Amino acid sequence: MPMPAIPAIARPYVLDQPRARYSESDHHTWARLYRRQSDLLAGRICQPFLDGLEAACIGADAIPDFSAMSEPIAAATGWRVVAVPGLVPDDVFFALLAERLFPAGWWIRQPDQFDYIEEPDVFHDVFGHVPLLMNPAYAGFIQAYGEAGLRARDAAELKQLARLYWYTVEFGLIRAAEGLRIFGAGIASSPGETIFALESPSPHRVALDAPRVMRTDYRIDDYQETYFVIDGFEALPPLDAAALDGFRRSIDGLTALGPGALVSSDMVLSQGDGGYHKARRAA
Ligand code: HBI
Ligand code: FE
Repeated sequence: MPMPAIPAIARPYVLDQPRARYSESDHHTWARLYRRQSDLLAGRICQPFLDGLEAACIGADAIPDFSAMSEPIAAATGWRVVAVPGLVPDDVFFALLAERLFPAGWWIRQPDQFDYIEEPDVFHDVFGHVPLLMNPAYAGFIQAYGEAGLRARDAAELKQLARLYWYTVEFGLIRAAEGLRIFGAGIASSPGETIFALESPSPHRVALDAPRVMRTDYRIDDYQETYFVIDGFEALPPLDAAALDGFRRSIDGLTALGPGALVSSDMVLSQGDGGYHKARRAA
């Protein structure tokens, strides 16, 4: 399948995955991370993630080849994975996503950074994000996010979009027939947060409501204080211009919410029965 043209703005950041630069130790780091995380994710990750991991041939033993991995994904949803050196500027990120090109850091963490890295590496980007690009609804959501980012008129709109992305693509939970499951890449690639997000009694777990999320600050330095829950990938919010304008109007003039705040309209998931109850605490 032909590779779509890289948008001009992104060309300085996209490279051929430099596979020759991976050492035996790098592949071994991948294998150790993969093994540990797939053990922890059993019974905790949503089934479409596991399906995607297998269908995209994301293997346990070596850092995947981005071109080979992209073929089955492109056949399923039109997405491809391209290599970048690390975090790219917002406009570059959005331009790539709008073309169904997912930028993945190509390098892997060093053994002394096994448990914590500041910038996303190939394990976070590929193991965490790529499997769900096989899911049509999720695939459409990420492209729409890229397009929405390109349309954003100011920093306030960008911030609202970033919060939506954070609380879904990075830290989202999903209610499946089997029970509450993880789908966010930031959780799925973190051993500590995999357990915390589902099993700790401390964070709130609240039904996702787009405008509510768009006014909620998030933590980048610790586990989340609130996780938002979707009832299926089809329930991810629409991100077209009209829908986003409506969301924005509904929170116009409202203050931002702290990462651990609840508001009276929140539907809070109970730990035991898997059902929601109305928040008792007001903001
Ligand atoms: N670049 N490579 C990469 N990966 C990201 O997840 C990413 C990025 N640049 C900007 C960005 N994320 C976010 O700030 C946007 O979602 C707002
Ligand atoms: Fe990420």
